[in-house]
Amino acid sequence: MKRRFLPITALLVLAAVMSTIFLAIPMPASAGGMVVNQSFEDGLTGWVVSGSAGQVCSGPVHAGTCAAEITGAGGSLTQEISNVTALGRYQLWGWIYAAGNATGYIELDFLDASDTLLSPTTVLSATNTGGTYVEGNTTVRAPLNTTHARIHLVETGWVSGDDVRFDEIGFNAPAGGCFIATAAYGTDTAQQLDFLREYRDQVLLKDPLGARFVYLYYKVSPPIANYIAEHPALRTVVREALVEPVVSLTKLTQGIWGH
Ligand SMILES: [Ca+2]
Repeated sequence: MKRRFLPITALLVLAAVMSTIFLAIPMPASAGGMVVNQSFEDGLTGWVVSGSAGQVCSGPVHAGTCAAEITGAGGSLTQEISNVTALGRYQLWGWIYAAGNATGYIELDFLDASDTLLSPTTVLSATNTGGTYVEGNTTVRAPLNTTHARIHLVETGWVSGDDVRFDEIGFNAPAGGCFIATAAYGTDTAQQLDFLREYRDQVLLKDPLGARFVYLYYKVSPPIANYIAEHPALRTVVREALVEPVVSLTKLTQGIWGH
């Protein structure tokens, strides 16, 4: 009787404790993360066009059959990303093709509810990419009060004959973040965190309710994680009183939920 109930009890406790301290990646997303029509295969859906910019479906593309192209000075493509979490870490990436002297830029701005710019623009750029697309990739933390972000594809130095293209533009929270647990260990490479990640990926994200919880947790946790990271004494308490027990439970019950 006792043996039979142990795993179930352990699972229930695990679920309850996880519900209070576990922080994980956002919902699994498409290749562009939170960007709509990131590969420009769907016309210009999701992008606001200014000047001589648009979809192009001939010549070099990075993925699929189309890309974005700016064919004159001053053209741009802009997309707004809603529901960005203040203090969350986000990844920006994209592929740029530049022929001639023009430089292509993927720019990212974080903004507050009144659309005020909150920090210097994050910029990925490329000039004269040698007949191919080059990838830009960076990680940046959303400032306090961020509510949304804006991605801007632009160029400078364009003269007739130059060609600036963009493809596979992405924006997302970086994968693999158990932010509170990471803050408690002071690194995201601690072996203990592997069990939490595995539990998140194999159990929570495969269940609709679990996935919702992970998403919610991701939304609320970065400020808590930041606070913990900045207070060494608190880090020890959180690690030993909260994270370690969860890691132990996750290990103990791995036979039940693991492969
Ligand atoms: Ca494409």
